[in-house]
Amino acid sequence: MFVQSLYGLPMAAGEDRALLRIGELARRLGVSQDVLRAWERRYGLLQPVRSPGGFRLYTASDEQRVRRMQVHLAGGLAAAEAARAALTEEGDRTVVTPPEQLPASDPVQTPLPPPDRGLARLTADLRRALDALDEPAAEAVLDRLFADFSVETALRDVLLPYLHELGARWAVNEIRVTTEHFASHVLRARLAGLARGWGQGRGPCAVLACPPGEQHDLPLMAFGVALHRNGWRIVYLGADTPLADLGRTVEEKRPEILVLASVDVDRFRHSIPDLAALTRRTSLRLAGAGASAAVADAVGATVLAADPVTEAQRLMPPT
Ligand code: B12
Repeated sequence: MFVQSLYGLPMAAGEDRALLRIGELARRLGVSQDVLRAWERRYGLLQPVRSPGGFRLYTASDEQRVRRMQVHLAGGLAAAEAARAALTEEGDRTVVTPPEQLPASDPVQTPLPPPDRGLARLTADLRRALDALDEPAAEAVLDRLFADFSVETALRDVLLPYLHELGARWAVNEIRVTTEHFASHVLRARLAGLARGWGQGRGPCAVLACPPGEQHDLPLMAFGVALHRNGWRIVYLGADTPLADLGRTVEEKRPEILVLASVDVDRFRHSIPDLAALTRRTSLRLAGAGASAAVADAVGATVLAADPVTEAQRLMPPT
């Protein structure tokens, strides 16, 4: 049974919130309409009602189910498992456990902060939790971030700027190296969860690595996560990769592109003959603060100059 809401959309009897059309639901959740339709079709995650005119309309319960699915995806579950967990939890919700009785370390049951927080607020909360070396609080903020925003937004607008800012704060002695190590570890674990399964699929292959001596691989991981979500298969080699071995890997895997990232231009400059040899085997892209146009020109590579997520989104797979 329906009544008319203030905004012209019907409301289900017994619900105090308007029913949503799929476009509005997609906008709120940061998930495309195609993905929502696929989750509805494949997993029964969405259970729309019909308007009198036959449109599908989605309830607050649908929205909550998708948010729970996003938390599980961000935690590293595959889509089918994440949907099953989100649906099972809904069944479990009839038994209400008081928050103080929930184990603090259980990421599924830890109560999340209220849902209406913007990116700036979440960034500030994340900074506070990581500064205090408070892992459960940091995980709760990250759960909320990935539930409320798309992976791309969370990475591009919160995690990567946070890391960049960390360096500036460290340079003026505002934080200790221990804080940076702690934060790097927590964010690395989250990225590793998002990275699970990034080698799967039928899309073109990208090999990602840092040149010899380079340890800064977190932005490269973020790039890999965003690139996989764009349909690519990722072969991730990470920090400090010997270039001779990399040449052999390129021979075997025959990637569409090879991306090397470094904060230090000298790590590229000292390897010009090896880099030039790599460009004869594949399309080489240099990235990070050390990726200079001069080195790229010298070896026949191109520079990925923007942030990792933007560059990953630009690299659409060939059709
Ligand atoms: C976390 C961190 C570490 C961690 C790295 C953990 C990890 N596995 O990644 C650890 C502890 C290992 C580390 C070690 C060191 N670090 Co450090 N580190 C950082 C920190 C705080 C964050 C790095 C990061 O992830 N940034 C996030 C990225 C997105 O920001 P960005 O680098 O500005 O990148 C921009 C672009 O270049 C681009 N981009 C970057 N990477 C990529 C990749 C791809 C594929 C694409 C498309 C784009 C892209 O996106 C950004 C926006 O446009 C930075 C501070 C900073 N300003 O970045 C220092 C920083 C990079 N480190 C620095 C230093 C000095 C060191 C050490 C020498 C410290 C020491 N004395 O031991 C060692 C060197 C280790 C080594 N041999 O590589 C300096 C580098 C100075 C320089 N230019 O050489 C910085 C800038 C800190 C500072 N303010 O001085 N570090």
